[in-house]
Amino acid sequence: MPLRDYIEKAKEVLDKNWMGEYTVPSVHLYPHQWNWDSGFIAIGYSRYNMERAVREILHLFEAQWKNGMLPQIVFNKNALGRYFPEPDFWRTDLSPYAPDNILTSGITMPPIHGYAVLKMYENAREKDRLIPFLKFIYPKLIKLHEYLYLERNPDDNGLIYIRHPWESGMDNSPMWDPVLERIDIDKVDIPEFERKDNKIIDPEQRPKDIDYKRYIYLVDIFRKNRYDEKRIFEECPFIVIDPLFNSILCASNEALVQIADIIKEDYKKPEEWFLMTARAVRDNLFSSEKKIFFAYDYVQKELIEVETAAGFMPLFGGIASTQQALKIYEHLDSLSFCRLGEKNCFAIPNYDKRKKDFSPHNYWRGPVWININWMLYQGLLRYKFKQKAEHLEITIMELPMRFGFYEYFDSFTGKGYGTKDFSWTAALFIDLAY
Ligand code: 9WN
Repeated sequence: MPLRDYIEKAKEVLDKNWMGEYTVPSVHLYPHQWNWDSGFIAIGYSRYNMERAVREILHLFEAQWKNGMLPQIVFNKNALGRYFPEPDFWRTDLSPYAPDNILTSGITMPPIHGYAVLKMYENAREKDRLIPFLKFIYPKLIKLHEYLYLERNPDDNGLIYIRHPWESGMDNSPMWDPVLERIDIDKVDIPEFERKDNKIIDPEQRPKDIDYKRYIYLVDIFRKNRYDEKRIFEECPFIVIDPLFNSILCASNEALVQIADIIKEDYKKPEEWFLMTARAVRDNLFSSEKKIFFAYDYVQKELIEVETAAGFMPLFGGIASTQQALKIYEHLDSLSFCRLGEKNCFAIPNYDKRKKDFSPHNYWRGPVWININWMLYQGLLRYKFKQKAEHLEITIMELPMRFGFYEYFDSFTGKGYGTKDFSWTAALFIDLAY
């Protein structure tokens, strides 16, 4: 089948998931609008339908909290009852900052939006027509980053924390195991709940019940504290500095500097934020011995020495020094993460495939994800690892072409897992195919 037919198929996936104002990640499994998904989706749209790209971002930012937080989920009032947890569980109405008349969850996600908006501008054929949008959205992007630097930056050094695994976007990554295992589910009160995800998708491919108990325990802490960041910070056992989140933030800070330049705004703030976070990640999260960046457990005050694809993301954020980049490249292009020329593996799996608890089919515990590989592809290009970047680009396109627009893929066989017709797989495929 020629490439243009696959592009048409990808567009059909997005058409099916387009709700008129925004795009759901997948109609059955995720029937609402998701934060970082919309960033990737807008990048795909900007290749062929700028109006949709703009509407996608505008709809998400309509739900921005009064304190600047951009919520993980904006709920579709007509689709309630199909996902868990939904507004009746989150109770974000208890927060003085939640938006009026819009239902959202009470956590955020990796802030890819500054980066996505700049990509939209770069892809625009008539750049002038996008200027009013840039002018409208820029202060909102600044407000989002301001929230992170004011409320999630406890040491004032630019290392931003997340307070729930869902905020990382890599929910059951093995990185979070050591932190979550400290929540003793037999000793704490966990509210009653019923999962929906594992009735739709094979439970073997989803987080375990024990993971969900801990996720829900954390949400309960948030709502009991009425989403007050200071009080949550005191009580929450999951306070973690994630290299993925901080790298994406850096990429967006850098993009904000460029957007400011285009619309003739002052770019001092995002420039300072970029330098501060980049330096802090370089100085605090890098392991020269293990050749990777690690997450940091703020409660235990120690690095979480678990090797996942998130540890290579400082390439995407422009954070890694040349020396650090050379070191992590050795690790990234090794038998642990699928070496160039290695047979029987595809792209970069989300976890070191030589570890005993590596799973080729379970969610964030091993499979290949298109958005992560797409960002690593950008990072490899940036640091001039050209051969690997080109190989990755071909593989990211090959996976959905051979196996379908799935949510994630088996790192050994390429088989698709999770939900089919997944929006960011289609959108980022379109981006590469254009
Ligand atoms: C919780 C929507 C989201 C992605 C996340 C992915 C998954 C949700 C879930 O789906 O998480 O946010 O219910 O499992 O982990 O990265 O944004 O596609």
